[in-house]
Amino acid sequence: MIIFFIVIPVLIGGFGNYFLPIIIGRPDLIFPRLNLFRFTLLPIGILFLLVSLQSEGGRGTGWTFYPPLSSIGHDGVSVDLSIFSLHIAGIRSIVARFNFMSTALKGKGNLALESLVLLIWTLVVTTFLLVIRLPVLACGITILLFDRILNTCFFDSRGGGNTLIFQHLFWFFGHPEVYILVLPAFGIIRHATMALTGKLEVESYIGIVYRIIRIGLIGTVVWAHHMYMTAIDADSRAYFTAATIVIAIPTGIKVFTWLLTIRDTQIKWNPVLSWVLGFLFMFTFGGVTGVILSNAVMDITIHDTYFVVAHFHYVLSIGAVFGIFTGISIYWPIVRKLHYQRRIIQSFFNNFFAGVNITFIPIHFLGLHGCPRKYKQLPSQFKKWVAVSTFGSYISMFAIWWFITIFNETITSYRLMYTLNSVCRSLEYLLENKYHTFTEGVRVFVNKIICKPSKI
Ligand SMILES: [Cu+2]
Repeated sequence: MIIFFIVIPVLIGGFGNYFLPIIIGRPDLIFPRLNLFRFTLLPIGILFLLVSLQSEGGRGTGWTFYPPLSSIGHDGVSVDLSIFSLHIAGIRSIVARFNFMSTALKGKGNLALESLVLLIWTLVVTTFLLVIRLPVLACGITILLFDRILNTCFFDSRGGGNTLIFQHLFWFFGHPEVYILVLPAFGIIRHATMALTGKLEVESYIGIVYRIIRIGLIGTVVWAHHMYMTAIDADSRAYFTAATIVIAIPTGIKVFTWLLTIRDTQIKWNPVLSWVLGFLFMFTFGGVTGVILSNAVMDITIHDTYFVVAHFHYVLSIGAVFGIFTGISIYWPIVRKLHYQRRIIQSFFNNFFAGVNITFIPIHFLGLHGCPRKYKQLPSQFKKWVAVSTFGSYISMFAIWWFITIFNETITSYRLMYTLNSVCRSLEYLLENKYHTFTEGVRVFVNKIICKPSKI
């Protein structure tokens, strides 16, 4: 639910959809009706997933669908519905990605690629990743469907198949998915850093573009680090360990440059700064536990424990969600021209930050003591930390409720905004009207004026 129906639709479908045309100076995406088609698929996909969760006690396979659990283990309709829902999510994503890619590449007119804003670059790289990855997932789950319904034996060793192939297909998609989720959040964080500090550039532009491309490319060849427990040989383990650790280098450089950019300026404390620092903390924390997990030797000890759960929640669920909230707190005033109250947003941040950390830090301890994932009932020695973690989850739920209240308050009290408290030169800050602002004629002209200064 989080990956396919919250983070991707909000980060790429929401922010990307809204800001891509504005930033490159087009009236809309190149294929607006295709965009609408993609949007209508979203509720259908969610509906199928929800029905799947409610039918026959839910599918017991997790999001990974490993056979034979998903082929022989659960023969009800629940797994089929989930697969169908993933198919719909896949069609959505591919349609959207072609739309985005052609808008970014065609719509930029005669501009050089180097002058595009970074958010666009992250969108282009994630688009590339999704277009080559999603069909692989679609193939995997379709073959799984054949195994379930048509009695084929692709993933069943009794009929000459190989169970492991599914894991390869799944993680060939699954690992780049991590970058697909988090790269747009990087773009937003960079925008936020620029808006906060008033600098025209955060760091060397070409450097960060190549860093994003590098993260994307290396991310495509590390998938088997999810499969150290299976029968892959020692050489492959060594390779996948090394390749996975290498990704930490470009990512680490990005984090340090952001921190330096913030340190070298005088900024008053404000909610956006909290969100940016919160994102950096969460993402770095998750990244460090990721380096621990990327070692084949370490991973065998803590595989399938709560440590892994804590790791990917720090990077993805919380890291990417912090990116989303950073985006909301910098873009909400410029999208709706309405003020939010800084103190209340700050209190939401405090609640949410405390909540997610109280939830997920104890989960690390549980994992290190060998507490396994996906178990309904745990031994009583884990009770203490489980209780703390549950308490934290209540705090985060309260924080989300608080956020919805703030949002309502902003809309209903209607405090109009006359000036933007920002020196950011990016195009979306300079426009008055955000809906179909450009016509074909002025597009290149506007782009040239705006994009030049940011290169100096
Ligand atoms: Cu991975």
